[in-house]
Amino acid sequence: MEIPRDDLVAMYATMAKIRYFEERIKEIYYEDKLPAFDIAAGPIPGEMHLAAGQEPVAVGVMPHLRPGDAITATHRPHHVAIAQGVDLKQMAAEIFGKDTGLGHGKGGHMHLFSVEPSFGCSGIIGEGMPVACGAALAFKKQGKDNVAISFFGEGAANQGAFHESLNLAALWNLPVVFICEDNEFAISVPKSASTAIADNSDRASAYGMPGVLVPDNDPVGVYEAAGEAIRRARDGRGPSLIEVRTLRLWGHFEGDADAYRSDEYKQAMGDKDPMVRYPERLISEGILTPADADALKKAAHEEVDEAIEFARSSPYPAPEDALKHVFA
Ligand SMILES: Cc1ncc(C[n+]2csc(CCOP(=O)(O)OP(=O)(O)O)c2C)c(N)n1
Repeated sequence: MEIPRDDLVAMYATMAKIRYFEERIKEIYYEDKLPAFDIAAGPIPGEMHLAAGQEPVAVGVMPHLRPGDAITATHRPHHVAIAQGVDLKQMAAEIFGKDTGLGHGKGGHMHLFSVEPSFGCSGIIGEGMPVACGAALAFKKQGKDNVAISFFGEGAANQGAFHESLNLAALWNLPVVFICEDNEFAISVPKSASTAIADNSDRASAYGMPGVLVPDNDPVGVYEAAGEAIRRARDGRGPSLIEVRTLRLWGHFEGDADAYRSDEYKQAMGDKDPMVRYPERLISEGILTPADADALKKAAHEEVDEAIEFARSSPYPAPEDALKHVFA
């Protein structure tokens, strides 16, 4: 498949934005939390699941989306939200618990919601799949050619919600694409200890839909697989399942000692870092010069710095607003 240069470049620019966002959140997260690791202290209280390494999965889908498409993601949502164009300032503010955040600071980093672009995520594993089916059913009934995309981890693929969603999506021929981000670990549990087969994409045939494996953590591979699946869904040809072998470069959550992965494993992951490999490839293929790559990175960093500054300087919600914007 011939991929437009603009898409190849936009995927890199977005990867740079995601990676720097995650790096800044990681640094700020530890402010005032140490040495005792007081999870409630600091500018970003609560748990934090970062997605460094998983950028290709999110950016490979992004160029195929249209206004009105719906996305659901997980407790590790930043890369997907950023790739979909969720407002970066409001997203950062939500993570900092500020009143200017997407949910007025009441959801935090696992509960980022945006109406346009349509994005939702949840700390409940597997929650996004039936929700995406609901959005897809609505598009179908409304006669729209929008699609719903559901991102989830390989751990979630052993939840009942996965099997129920795939069955219903196929039965009702829904315009939905399921994207499994296989980073090999569900917290500390390796996939080999939880899943009877090697490839979750093989499960698709049991539900009568195409299943595609993207075997390396490559934005171009994701772009091609997602392009085909999204086209099918828009054309009324039903759902698909895509599995991407990706990398979680850091711990499951911040504060995770990550002792269940060996030094060799971590070293091998680092050697495959997509933020090194992808720009190298674009440069070697003459799509970017090193100077272009630097300029894109610089612009991405500036946008992130502005968003973080916005979040830091925003006010907290007022105590008297505690019951506003919540189901009570
Ligand atoms: C229904 C439910 N069960 C258990 C948990 C606790 N939990 C949080 S993250 C996680 C592992 C998820 O693994 P995976 O789906 O592979 O996603 P990853 O963390 O690798 O991105 C678990 C079991 C939860 N949040 N929700």
